[in-house]
Amino acid sequence: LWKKFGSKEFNTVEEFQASFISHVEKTLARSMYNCDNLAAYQAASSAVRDKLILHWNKTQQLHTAKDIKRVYYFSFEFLMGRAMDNALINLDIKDLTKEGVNKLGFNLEDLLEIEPDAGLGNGGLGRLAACFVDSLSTQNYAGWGYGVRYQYGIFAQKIIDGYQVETPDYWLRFSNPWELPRLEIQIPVDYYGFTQTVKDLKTGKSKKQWFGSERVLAVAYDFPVPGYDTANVNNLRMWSAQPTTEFDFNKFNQGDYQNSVAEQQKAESITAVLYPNDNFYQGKELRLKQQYFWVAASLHDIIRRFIKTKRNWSEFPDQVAIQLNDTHPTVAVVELQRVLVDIEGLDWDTAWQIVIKTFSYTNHTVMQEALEKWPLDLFGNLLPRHLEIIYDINLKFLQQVEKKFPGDNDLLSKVSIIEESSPKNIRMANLAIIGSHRVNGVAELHSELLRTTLFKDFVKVFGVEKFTNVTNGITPRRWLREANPELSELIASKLGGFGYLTNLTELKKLESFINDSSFKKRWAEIKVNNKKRLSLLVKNLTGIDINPDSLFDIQVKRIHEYKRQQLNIFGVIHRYLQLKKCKNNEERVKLYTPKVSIIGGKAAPGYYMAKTIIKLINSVGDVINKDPDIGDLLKVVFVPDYNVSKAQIITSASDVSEHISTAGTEGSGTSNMKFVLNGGLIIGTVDGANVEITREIGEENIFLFGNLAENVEQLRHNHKFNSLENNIVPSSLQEVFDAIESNTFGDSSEYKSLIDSIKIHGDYYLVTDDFDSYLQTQKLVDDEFRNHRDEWIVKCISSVANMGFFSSDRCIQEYAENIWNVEPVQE
Ligand code: DL6
Repeated sequence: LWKKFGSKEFNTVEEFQASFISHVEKTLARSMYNCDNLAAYQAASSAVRDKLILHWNKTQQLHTAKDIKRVYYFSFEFLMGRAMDNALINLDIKDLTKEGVNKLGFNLEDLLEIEPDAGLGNGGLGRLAACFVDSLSTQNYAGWGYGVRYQYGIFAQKIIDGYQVETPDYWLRFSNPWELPRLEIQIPVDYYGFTQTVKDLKTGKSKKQWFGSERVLAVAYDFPVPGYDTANVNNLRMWSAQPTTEFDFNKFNQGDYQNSVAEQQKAESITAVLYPNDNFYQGKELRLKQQYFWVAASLHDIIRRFIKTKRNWSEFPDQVAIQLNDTHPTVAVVELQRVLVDIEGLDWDTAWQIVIKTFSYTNHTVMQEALEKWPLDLFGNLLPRHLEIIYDINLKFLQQVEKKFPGDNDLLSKVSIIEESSPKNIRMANLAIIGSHRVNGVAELHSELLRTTLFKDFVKVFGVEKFTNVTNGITPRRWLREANPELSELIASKLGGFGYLTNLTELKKLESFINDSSFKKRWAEIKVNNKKRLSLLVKNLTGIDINPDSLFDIQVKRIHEYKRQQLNIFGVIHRYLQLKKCKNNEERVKLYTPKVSIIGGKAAPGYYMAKTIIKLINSVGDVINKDPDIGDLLKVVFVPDYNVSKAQIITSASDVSEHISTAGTEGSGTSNMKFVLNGGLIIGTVDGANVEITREIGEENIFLFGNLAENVEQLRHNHKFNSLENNIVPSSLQEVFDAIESNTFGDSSEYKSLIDSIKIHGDYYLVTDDFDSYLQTQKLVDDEFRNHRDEWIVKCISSVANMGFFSSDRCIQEYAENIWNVEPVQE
């Protein structure tokens, strides 16, 4: 492919510099004498982007000429992070660019720091989508992402007096050199209005038609996605809402100019903000507007491309595979059926077969509060024709079920798309399952839970073959090469190059260096270097000094009760209380390993309990970090505004990281994979992908604790029937509560609801059940880190050697083979 597409980017440093200077002078209208870091970042990015565009174009031409099936990944979120460093790595021009900007008086690292994160996602789901588009490109698949170009990404988190304060993230403040506005691609999207039966002029038959009463335009913005070590550059197309040019002439003629354009201005609000909830559904009309806007435009685009091939509609699924990333894009199922039946005139059953063959659906969570259900009235008002179609899909589906399971009304009501509640709801997961040919979970345990609990009625109806598993993965380009340059280079020096970045199972060969003392020494040095890098970041962000020789214990992810940051901070408090009980410093030093507890993550703005946890972490840190008895024996840091670029520094710096969700609640988790791949051990529950990480790296290399998923229901049941007098709080945890309640960490009333949720309201996340086992495991971690450092390093190396399975390249291959039926593009 390289040969066909022409030479690699920038043959010489001078070639890069010429392009850089040209962009400074012509694109930015500056002179080289007046070029600050921002301008230099923009010029360097534009120079690299120019090259990408050429390959992007050639890739599209190649895919069209080859007439191959394309994959479209529909995701409401793409948590891309920064683009420039990734592009330099994937194009293998980082050294050249570094030299080029250096000779012009700039430092590449400074320029990279200028780029704002593209934070168009909340957490794991959005970051997974970003890893997937990287893998699609790297492995030469013809795969596009389709998303929403939010003007405001996930909010920036400030910590003020220990509280989370949200500020808007206007990431497009300076123009974005990594996007290509396609202002000529404007797709009309309608809302509201009514439906009518009309006569089809061609066939003479009557048919339903929708007359929308509000129209906006979807304008395309393209983000080239370069693969690593290939010329293949795929596209991430994101839609931005614009008003139509029409405006209200009546109002205008009446002299009301302001209001004549007001409605049109409202259009832009559709893609203004990302909803900042993770694993939590909020039934707001604007969100449904966003969802329909994005899928209607994307389908229109895909259908336009298909029509150009002049094929028969029955071939649509041979040309197009659409993956629904969670239920957010599920209205696409209905939209495709509408286009095929109402506009293209196909009969219902033919159209429906095409729909099912085209779509497949990934579920990311079993948490009830995350499942999307749209109130029927809201939905029908915004999308009246779609509601009619949903009724028809449901009717035909329930008739089939009734035929297969006569008289089983309970089953009918469970699998129905309509929830007969008050008010009635549309269950989007049911619609996604019915409208797809495959449904997958994101880790083995999660997929098993889907089959046996959440979707068990559908297994009865469709058979188990429809329900499969694709365990998540991460891209080693960003999460090893970019995040951990020193370690990736050490590995390359032993494995004979960077080939392992596209064939991660090659890491296995590291096992032969486990007894090589100079290798182990270098490995340990790199970890310390990465810890120093994080210490600097922590100092800059919080003013707190941490000692890189301490054990770094890290938990970074969205703040959520099910992820149990409360368990972590209660553990920290417990440790503090034990340290305080020691007679003197000598005893403290003898008994405890110096440790830094680092926690970071955002709470949804409306999630009170998560915000309370953040406040508690900060208040505990304030007390412990200032306590002269404690010194370096224990430090507590809350990293503000955790995002992808900070994650790239944090994940390489852990000795141990925490993945401690209540068993059965975490779909997969992906930060667990990032930490292990970067040579950190993990302390985890038997949940999500921790299970498969254990299988791959071996039980001896992971600190597992806590109750198993199969016991959770019973434990929760027990809690319900335990009352206050039947005290369920272990004494270790009670001691922690006593300390909080006696205002050791400030006004205890702030934490009352948190403690009550455990003591009085049933302890849904089983903190009491897992606390002692958590403490014991922490002890084990301390001991191993302090007294068996050599074995510790061996564990780390051996774990990295066995992480090959968790490359997102493997995930994409599994989707391609088992779900999409596509192959990489060959020359
Ligand atoms: O599959 C990606 C990621 C998993 O790793 C996490 O375990 C899971 O919590 C997350 N799920 C969601 C669901 N949100 N919604 N809607 O983000 O997906």
